[in-house]
Amino acid sequence: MLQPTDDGERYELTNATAMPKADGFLWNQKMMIQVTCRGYAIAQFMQPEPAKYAHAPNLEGKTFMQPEQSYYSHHPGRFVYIKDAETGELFSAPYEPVRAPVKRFNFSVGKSDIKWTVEHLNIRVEMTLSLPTHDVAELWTIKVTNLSNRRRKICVYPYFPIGNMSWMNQSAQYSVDLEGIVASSVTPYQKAEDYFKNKYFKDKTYFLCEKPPHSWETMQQAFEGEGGLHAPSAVMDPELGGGDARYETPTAAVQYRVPMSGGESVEYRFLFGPAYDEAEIKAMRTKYLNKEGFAKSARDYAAYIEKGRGCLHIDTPDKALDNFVNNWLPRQVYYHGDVNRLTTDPQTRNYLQDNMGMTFIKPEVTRKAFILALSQQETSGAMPDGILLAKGAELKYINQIPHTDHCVWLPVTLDAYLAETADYGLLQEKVTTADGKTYTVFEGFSRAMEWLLKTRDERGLSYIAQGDWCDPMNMVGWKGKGVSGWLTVATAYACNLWAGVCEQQGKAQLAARFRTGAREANAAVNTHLWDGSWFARGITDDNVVFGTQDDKEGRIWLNPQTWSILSGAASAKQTAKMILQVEKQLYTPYGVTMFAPPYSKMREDVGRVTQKYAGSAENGSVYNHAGIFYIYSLYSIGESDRAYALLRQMLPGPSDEDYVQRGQLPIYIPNYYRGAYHEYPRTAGRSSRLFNTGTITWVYRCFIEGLCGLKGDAEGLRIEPQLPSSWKGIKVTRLFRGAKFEVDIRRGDVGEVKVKYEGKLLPEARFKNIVPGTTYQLAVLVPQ
Ligand code: CEZ
Repeated sequence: MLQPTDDGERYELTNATAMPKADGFLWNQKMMIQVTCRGYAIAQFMQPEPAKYAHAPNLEGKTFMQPEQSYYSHHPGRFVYIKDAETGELFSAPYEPVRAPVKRFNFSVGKSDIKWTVEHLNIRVEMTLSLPTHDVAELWTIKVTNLSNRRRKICVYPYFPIGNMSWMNQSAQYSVDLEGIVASSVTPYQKAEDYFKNKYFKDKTYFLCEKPPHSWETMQQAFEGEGGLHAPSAVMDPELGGGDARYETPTAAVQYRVPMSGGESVEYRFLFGPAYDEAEIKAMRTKYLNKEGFAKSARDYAAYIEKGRGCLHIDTPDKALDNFVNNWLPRQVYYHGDVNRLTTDPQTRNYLQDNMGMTFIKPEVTRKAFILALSQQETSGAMPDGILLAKGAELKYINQIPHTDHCVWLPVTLDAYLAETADYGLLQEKVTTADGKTYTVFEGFSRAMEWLLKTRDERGLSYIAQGDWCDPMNMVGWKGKGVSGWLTVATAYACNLWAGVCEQQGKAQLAARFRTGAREANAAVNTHLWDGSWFARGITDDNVVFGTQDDKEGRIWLNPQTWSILSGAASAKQTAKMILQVEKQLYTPYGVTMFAPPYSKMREDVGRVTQKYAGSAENGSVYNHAGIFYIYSLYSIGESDRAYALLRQMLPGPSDEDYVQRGQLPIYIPNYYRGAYHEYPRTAGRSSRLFNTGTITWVYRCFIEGLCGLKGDAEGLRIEPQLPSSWKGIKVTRLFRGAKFEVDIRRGDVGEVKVKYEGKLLPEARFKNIVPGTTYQLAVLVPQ
């Protein structure tokens, strides 16, 4: 049903109904498209805010990318109807809208293109989607082959619905000049000043054909007629009606009537996308819409994606895991760092963590991100809720709600950056903030840490305001008193990390100050939040401790346990107790849940998180971001087996049963899998299919620094692998500071890690004096 190709470059799904929402995605810096195996698509482009060129048939709400998107028969998609003109038989590729039980189906997701092969009625349809590297458009190739050995009359109808573009103004018609359908609209607005903002929007959607079609239809209703999408009236007629759309829902459907001899193939190319005017459409046509244009674009795009290859290649006993880590994991990390989730105001914590991943791919991007983020630091030292990336951008949605954790992510992400690059020079860079003052990066970090220490109550616990890492935990502290246990230990962890940097920079006094701050925060959670076997989640405005044994719902939360391990708040004894409870109360076959049991109704002193559906999103799902923090903390204390078991569960598969339950291909990690394993086992494990997630950069970190144990420091590369106990050895290629390390890790009769280079034992498990451009072969022995 589902398998990778031999070279690991693609994943192929051969069943259209087992995992109906299984999908793949492509992006460039201006756009993103997510397409399902059955042909539904969600595409957006930046101008500079996210916009669409293919819409739902009704008025769409504007929102951020949603988990568990549902698809319906009129959902935007890219389809081809095929009609046998002699018998009138009909099917569609890839599968929707006709849903004929096709004879052969193959959905093949590559890193730089997505392909389908569908066979039915002795006809093969091959569809390929690719993107340009720098423009907004979809490049489609559709090839049709007559598999029979007789001459046949076949009709081919690419059908790309355009949907409801605007309630103010929308239309469509065929342009003989451009050879394609052009739909026009005016983005709706009300304020006069928005007229000027929208004036140069790409309000046209085009569907260009390399070969002129025999007929076309541009009005959705005329295309469907009384037949509906399963058998559109226009398709059942000999020709499409050639109509226009005048303030009617536009569509793009064209017809090719092809007499084909036995075994013959025809190939078509199409360009689909948004444009400002006809001149731009014409230019796009000239640039791309021919065989060479497509081939060149595909090469360029593959090269662009290839830049995200990352710094790690592993060869372990688990081939499915290798495939993911070597091919797909760095791709998803790259996506996050490359486009910041296609928003102009990424949440500060997301921005910093997504850029943390870039440390392993293009560290110069991470460096710039620190500087940009700090340039938006507030006078108080607080970090804003979002980082504005474009001129005129504004804080939207969740970024208008005050969250108090953003400063934490500065030292946490810097830790990865410095380990990878040893670029301490960054700390001396000067940054001018909005209030016109200039600080060094070092000072900016210290100011952020001071703010975290200051923003605590008389008990030493951190105020939560309307949320911390957990966005929708908005009513714990909205009256100004409530505190977050997680944020208190996160503050301690951040202060400790930053103190380490201060020490490295010879600032002993500052270091001592932050170490003291961390100790105090750790002590405060121990005094007020230790509940006997785990740490509570927080204390509400009305002084109610929650996340304790007494709670029927939301009894134990993962984050406070995780970060108390990282911060040092938890002693070894406490850690042992917590780990046991996490296993007992939070484990599921699909990973570890963020808390349990999920809330079944609103808890007014906790907030919106309790209103989400039990087991979905932050309400007790297997929220992978929280899960990976926990895994990271397990690696930090050498809990290699527990860490690995959970890490492996983040990937769908390898059994068919698991794939079907999750409903997702193992080409990315989603933000969550449904939890509520005990309450709702039927839906537990179902993927959100939202590939925007802070999880992914930490997953990469866990493989690099945890499992492979190849983390840098100021002088070199430390070697501390943490293989799961059932593995005898692995081979790793690690790119690091311009050099290449080929590391052979095996179990041996040793008490601690031993590293040999050129036959000689290194004095410690660390490689120093790295010369860029060199390949080093290391033989590593780890204890049995
Ligand atoms: O958003 C994510 C945030 O992007 O949720 C995480 C948070 O740490 C990330 O920064 C955990 O709360 O209800 C909400 O507002 C949700 O919080 C969502 O916006 C959530 C979604 O996964 C969207 O990506």
